[in-house]
Amino acid sequence: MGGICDIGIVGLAVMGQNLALNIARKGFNVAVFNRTASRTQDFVKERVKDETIFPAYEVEEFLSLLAPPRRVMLMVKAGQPVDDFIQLFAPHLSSGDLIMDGGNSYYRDTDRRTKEAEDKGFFYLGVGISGGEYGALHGPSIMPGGHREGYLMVKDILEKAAAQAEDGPCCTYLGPGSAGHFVKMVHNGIEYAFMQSIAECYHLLREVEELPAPSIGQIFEEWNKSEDLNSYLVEITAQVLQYIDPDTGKPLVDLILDQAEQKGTGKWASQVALDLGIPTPTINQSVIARNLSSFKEERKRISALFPREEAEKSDALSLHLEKALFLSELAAFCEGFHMLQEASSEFSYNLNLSEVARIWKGGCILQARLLNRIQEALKEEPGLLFTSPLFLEKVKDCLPSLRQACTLALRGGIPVPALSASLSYFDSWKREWLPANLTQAQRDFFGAHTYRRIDREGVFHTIWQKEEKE
Ligand code: 2AM
Repeated sequence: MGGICDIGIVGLAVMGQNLALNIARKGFNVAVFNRTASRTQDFVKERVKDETIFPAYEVEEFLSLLAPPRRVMLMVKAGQPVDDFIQLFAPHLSSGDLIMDGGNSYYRDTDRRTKEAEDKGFFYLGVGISGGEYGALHGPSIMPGGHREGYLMVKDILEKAAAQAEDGPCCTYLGPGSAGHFVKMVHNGIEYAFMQSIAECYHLLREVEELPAPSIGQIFEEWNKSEDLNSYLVEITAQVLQYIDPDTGKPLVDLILDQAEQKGTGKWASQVALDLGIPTPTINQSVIARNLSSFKEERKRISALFPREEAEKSDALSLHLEKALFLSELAAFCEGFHMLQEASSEFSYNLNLSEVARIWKGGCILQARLLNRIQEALKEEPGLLFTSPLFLEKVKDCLPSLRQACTLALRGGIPVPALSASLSYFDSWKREWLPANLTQAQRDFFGAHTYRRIDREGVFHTIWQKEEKE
């Protein structure tokens, strides 16, 4: 016995509601369920019109609405609620049914849940979904990983619900276990970095050029027309900066408290990059910048203790910043894909990095025209992205502008943690020699950690200090 629904969605906060509407509008029957019944009732009453959406108010009723093999997508808060629902459903599921987790779950949790599902005989997918509320309704970027057989059961639904780029749906099976949630985590890390670099450009234009927010918004609007910077984040930045608060007549952005919050996926990306030993300085600095911004009271107190540096005016600032922002964005992508490459071998995800770039081209927060070139570059044997022939000359062309923007900021006492991290990132990669020989010598001095030499094979230890005579 089975019902008529192609998929069931659990969790009817905005993302769950919008995804249910989106899938139903693609011609599927969707069962919906929420812990709190009133939310389900409100959803059906206020938002469901002609869509084939079937509400349920008990677990068994919900599962009986689903056609076998049953397909359930959890859209609940990450963490314990996901485990709670799996436990609740497990006794009622049959072999071959599928549970998907569409939240921002930590990838290790997804690995554990995938194994637990396997033991119980059902399929599991950890599904990264990016695009916010709008994307969930109109087509997000969908990053599924886990059991391939499970993916085949929902391929049609997910690929129709996803954003459609010119070369296909922004959804593809990424790999086993936590591959999907891992890719989503890295997506968010890159997102933090791009947002921070944008914020730093805004900071410089505001403090150095003393431009009002709407004028800066117009600069971003121009940048958004270019091949290099056209992107969702630059586009919304232009809109945000030009938005006037109807109550006060002032740019709303000027009235917003300068304390950035976070839900933790960017932090995870940094933490995991450190664990993997992959340098992701632009991402790391962007997480740190949000942390530091939260100490508003301390910043207020400390700012009064220091004289304010005068920033030099520069005619060509916005021209330099345009190139600087592009390079910082490229650095963040480069860091993210480097991390994915390492994770792919470390965790046997067997990721197709070019496909990852492809499914980020629409629907998600990172969508950008630049991803076309990244997708092409990643078809080659992956090295560091920026060394691809598609980017190398561009990097050489833009580096002086990134350096100029950072120099101006550093002289004027304007913090540019992301832009300067990107600059040091490129500057470090392009140095054959780095001063790590001294670090090795120090480590050997105080900890007998040994070092290798450039003129001889082997591992060496030196007694660096003459023994003190008694
Ligand atoms: P609620 O409407 O009953 O709060 C986003 O918060 C979604 O996750 C909502 O659908 C919410 O259900 C659900 N959710 C949050 N915490 C939960 C929990 N501990 N158990 C079940 N659902 C939860």
